Amino acid sequence: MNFLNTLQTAQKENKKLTAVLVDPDKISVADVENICHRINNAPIDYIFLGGSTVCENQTEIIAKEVQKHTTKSLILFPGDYSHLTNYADGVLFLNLISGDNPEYLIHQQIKAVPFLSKSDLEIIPTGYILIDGGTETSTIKVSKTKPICQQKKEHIVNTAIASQYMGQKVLYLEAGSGANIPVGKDVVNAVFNSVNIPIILGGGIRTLKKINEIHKAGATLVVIGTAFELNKIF
Ligand code: 1GP
Repeated sequence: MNFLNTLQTAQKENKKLTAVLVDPDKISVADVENICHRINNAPIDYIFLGGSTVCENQTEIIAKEVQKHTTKSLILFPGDYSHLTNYADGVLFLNLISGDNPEYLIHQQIKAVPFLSKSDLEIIPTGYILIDGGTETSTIKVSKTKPICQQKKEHIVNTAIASQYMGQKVLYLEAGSGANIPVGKDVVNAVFNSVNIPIILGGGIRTLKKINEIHKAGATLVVIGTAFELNKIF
């Protein structure tokens, strides 16, 4: 089953999923075998690969190596259209709807078409919502957009609903990598009660307890990056 079908089925059946985010810029090829070994032995369903800033070709180099060491699905989480590679199963086709930078609302998506139209990657239309996690993350710097404040719950919910009306198949609530404050369970729950598409959530999640809390609040898939990198989890 492809990524989107798996997420939709999990949402319907109230099954919960987990992904590890691997940033190709923070690791070398020599690290991949060990990282995959940890992932293969942990309750992790997906590997996300990407970062806001990645050197040219580094995503492809790491993706190729990851595919040698695991059978888990690899989903690209690109910070830029130039990070795309065919050495993966799918790509989150991100639309940064919390911000007003046309580069991430439409221009990047158009630039990705020449590659994606010739690719077999599963394309996952994703409404990407940046929510303030108390840290100036690289996503904020690179995208030059402001995250939505967690207190503006109604605005977050309306952004999520608008995303669904626009046809996005998945929502990604993002506090940013290394966030001090993850997206709160009340925010997740408010979004969950307002949309019927699956919710992915990432940024600042560091413990199994927190993963569990966010799953219970309504997220179908929780993403862990920094805590995994630092060997704090799994
Ligand atoms: C994935 O950006 C996150 O959405 C990853 O965040 O590195 O804080 O886990 P962390």
